[in-house]
Amino acid sequence: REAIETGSGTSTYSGTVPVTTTKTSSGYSLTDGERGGHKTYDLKQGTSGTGTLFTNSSDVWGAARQAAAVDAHYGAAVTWDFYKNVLGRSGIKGDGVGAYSRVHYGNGYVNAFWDDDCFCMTYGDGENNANPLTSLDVAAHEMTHGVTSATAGLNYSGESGGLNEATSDIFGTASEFYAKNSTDAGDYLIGEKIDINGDGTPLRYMDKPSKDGASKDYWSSNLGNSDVHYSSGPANHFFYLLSEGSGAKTINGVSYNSPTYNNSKVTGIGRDKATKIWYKALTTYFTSTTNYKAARAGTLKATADLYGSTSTEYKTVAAAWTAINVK
Ligand code: ASN
Ligand code: ZN
Ligand code: CA
Repeated sequence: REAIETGSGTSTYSGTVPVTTTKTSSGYSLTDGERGGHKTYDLKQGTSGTGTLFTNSSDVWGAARQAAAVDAHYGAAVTWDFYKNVLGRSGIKGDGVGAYSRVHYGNGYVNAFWDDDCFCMTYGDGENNANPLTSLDVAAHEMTHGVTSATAGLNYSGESGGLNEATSDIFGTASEFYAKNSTDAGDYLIGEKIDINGDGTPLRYMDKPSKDGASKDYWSSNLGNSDVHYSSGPANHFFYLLSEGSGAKTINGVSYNSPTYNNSKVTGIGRDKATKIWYKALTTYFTSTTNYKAARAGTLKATADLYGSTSTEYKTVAAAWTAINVK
């Protein structure tokens, strides 16, 4: 087996970060031997195949097209560590096996995605190839699609699709906080680093999802007709309320103000407990057809398992669902 090394990378969005690499006969490659052999490849603007494994003569990374690769490799490592150290899960399938990342997909491609078939995540370079979609929360969002697929298998349409998307935003956000990266501090915003709107605003807001102009804050009977990236809104809002509570709050310099459906006041139980509850529900009680009503029931069961059915945590989970109009 080849030697596992710790290199240093200059990323696009997360400053200078450690990258776990592997020594080769002529240098190093972006192969993470500490995390299931996760590799990072260069698609060189192509849209198919695996691409070319990133290699370098030294273990200092970040020149030119390596920067996006550093983000992707670091993002996958942080997400791996989040699942392992916070949730006790070893890899996407829980079997210790790594996936792989492909960067520089297509030309001016403004998206990133997980694909079950390749068991890999892929990143475009954004408009004019100027802003790769490789920020930490996006990487963790995409990798979490693999976890959801390997566990609850939430169907990617209707209300279950919204819950699938929310699961990626929830653990994407939890991973970003977990990283404690000083350049990309944790927040309840999605895609705040990649300037996808061209005006510096994030893609999504968990404290008040409707701030993006399309996402829903609350459940309603027609929620399942919305695009899954908008029907995720109420569940993202639930997670924010459960973690931080309703009303105004500033965290890591970002100000939030989270409303409730019934103008009730919710007092948060903290992100760590909310994260454990969502994960236990996802892996124990959610199925491919779980809708919002069933998600309420599943998270309550998970909370009873973890903290008891007379606990403050249990009461707060119930209150947070009621606050997004799921009763
Ligand atoms: N970036 C998007 C996502 O992960 C890709 C998609 O629409 N599935 O949700
Ligand atoms: Zn997604
Ligand atoms: Ca974020």
